[in-house]
Amino acid sequence: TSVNSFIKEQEQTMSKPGDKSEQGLDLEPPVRMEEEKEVMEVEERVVEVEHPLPCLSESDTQGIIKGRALFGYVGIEAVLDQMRRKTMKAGFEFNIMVVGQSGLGKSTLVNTLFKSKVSRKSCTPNYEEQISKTVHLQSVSHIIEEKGVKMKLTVIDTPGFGDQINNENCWEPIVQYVNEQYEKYLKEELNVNRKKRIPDSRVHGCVYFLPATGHWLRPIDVEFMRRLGKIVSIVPVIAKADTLTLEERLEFKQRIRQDLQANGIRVYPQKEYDEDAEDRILNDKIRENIPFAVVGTDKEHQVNGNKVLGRKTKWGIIEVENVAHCEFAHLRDLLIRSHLQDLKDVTHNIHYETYRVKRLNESNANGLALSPLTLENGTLEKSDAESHL
Ligand SMILES: Nc1nc2c(ncn2[C@@H]2O[C@H](COP(=O)(O)OP(=O)(O)OP(=O)(O)O)[C@@H](O)[C@H]2O)c(=O)[nH]1
Ligand SMILES: [Mg+2]
Repeated sequence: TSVNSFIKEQEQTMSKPGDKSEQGLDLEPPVRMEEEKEVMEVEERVVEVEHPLPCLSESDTQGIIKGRALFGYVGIEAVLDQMRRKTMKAGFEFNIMVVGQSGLGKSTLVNTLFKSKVSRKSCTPNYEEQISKTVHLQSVSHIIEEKGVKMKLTVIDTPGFGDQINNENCWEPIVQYVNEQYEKYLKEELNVNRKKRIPDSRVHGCVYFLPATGHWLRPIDVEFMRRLGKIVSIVPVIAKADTLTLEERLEFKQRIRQDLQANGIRVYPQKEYDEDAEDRILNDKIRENIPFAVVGTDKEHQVNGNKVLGRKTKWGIIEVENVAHCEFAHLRDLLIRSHLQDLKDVTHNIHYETYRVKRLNESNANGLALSPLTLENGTLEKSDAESHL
């Protein structure tokens, strides 16, 4: 690279006897513009860092500055390579959950996600060819490898709610599952002989399915999202968006955004977690476009000689990955391409941290051991929470 060649050039220049640089004078102007820029940057940084040293006199610091400037390249940026290599070796885990009323296409979307560009090559054919009603919480995992980077993507499919006459507390199994994963992680962390890498089953993002009613948010969705939003990052989507006209879709999206705000529901990405102006600009665009109107399928069709994921209707094929047809690609890109690390960070730094503090405070109040996890309805978690402590 240009940096390496620059170092070589530097070494050659320095070894020449009687050279200007050996005498501590300024370096010869580098041949290429690119390298010139690098030298300038390094020199600038060194001056900035070295000047405030209180214990050294002006003449001392000048010596250091010249010394550093002589060698020029410090090599700090190599840490990025080290980090990349480590991450590539270890791989990483990413867990998404789909939640919403029964029949909205959650299981179909899980399949769409795995069959789409995320992992089309490695798609498992034996995962429920015919999608049937989901009755148990189940997770599907894929190891996706791209350019040497390994990711274990797990999607947790949940049974839809809304079938019972009384849907009170229908969020409980979901809330319980999310909390159980935090509890597992916490126990591992508190373990005396804890693992070098704690397996991470925490839910990094929860895709919440809203029915394409074209009206407002339903009380059940408000209640569900309000509770879930406190413990996990929610990404709301409009399900079966092919049932809405373009105007209906636009209006419905606007209404939902208003409703979310009016009800104080916190959805991802949240304004208060934007780290800088650049983040804010990027996330504002997403916030203006939320909830994504998605269409799911697990079937492929031929369009202009290409195989595409789509839904065949009497009047044509809805291409799921075509942004002109629906916003599935936006959802996939948000989850996998642009915000994966941020979702993991928010989960660890905000949601898990809140849980951890709450649990440790509880255990401090009760004595040394971590008390058994109390579920929302006041019952206790079945597993023995103290066994690891
Ligand atoms: N029109 C349309 N139909 C869809 C879409 N996605 C799924 N479906 C259909 O909706 C029906 C239900 O889909 P599922 O994926 O089983 O729905 P679910 O949300 O998993 O349902 P539960 O498991 O009961 O919670 C199936 O017949 C799907 O083919 C979509 O985007 N548009
Ligand atoms: Mg299902």
